[in-house]
Amino acid sequence: MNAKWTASLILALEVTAISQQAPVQEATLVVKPISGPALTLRARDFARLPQVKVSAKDHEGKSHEYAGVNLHDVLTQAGVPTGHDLRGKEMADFAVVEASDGYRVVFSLAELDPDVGNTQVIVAQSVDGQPLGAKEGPLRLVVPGDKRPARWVRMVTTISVMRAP
Ligand SMILES: Nc1nc2c(c(=O)[nH]1)N[C@H]1C(S)=C(S)[C@@H](COP(=O)(O)O)O[C@H]1N2
Ligand SMILES: [Mo]
Repeated sequence: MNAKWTASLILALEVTAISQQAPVQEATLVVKPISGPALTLRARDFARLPQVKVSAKDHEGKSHEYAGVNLHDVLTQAGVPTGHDLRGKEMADFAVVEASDGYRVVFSLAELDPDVGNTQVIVAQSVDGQPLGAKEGPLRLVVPGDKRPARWVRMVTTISVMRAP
């Protein structure tokens, strides 16, 4: 094997290693309302929503700046009732946030509503200015007010809105 060929082989291997480190995966989120068609949100849809930044402590107590959009704004895009429309039967509605590993977490619409529980939940796309890595991204929930980050769902894929039976 000549030196030139070896050099290009090493370069090819390095390029492969780099692309495995930082997979370019577009952030896609499917939101399924109680009735009606599912909504698929992609990067350009997230870009149109109000952008939020929060500082929150991770599992190890280290502070990070997460950037993304409010979960409530995502749900409003999908037509869930909010404000004065969130009353009566809708008070039993909840959102199931599901990840690619099957992990699921529930939030009631009332706890997320700015006029009711006003719990801040962010659908984050980046941490400390960097896109989220494969183990937590491309989308992750951040719930700064929670004592334990058990609802900080990593690798979020789908949100299904349902009504308690
Ligand atoms: N997809 C997914 N998200 C998840 C979990 C999980 O098992 N799968 N575990 C949760 C729990 S119990 C905790 S404490 C935090 C841990 O976050 P970390 O792995 O970034 O430290 O992630 C939460 N998000
Ligand atoms: Mo946990």
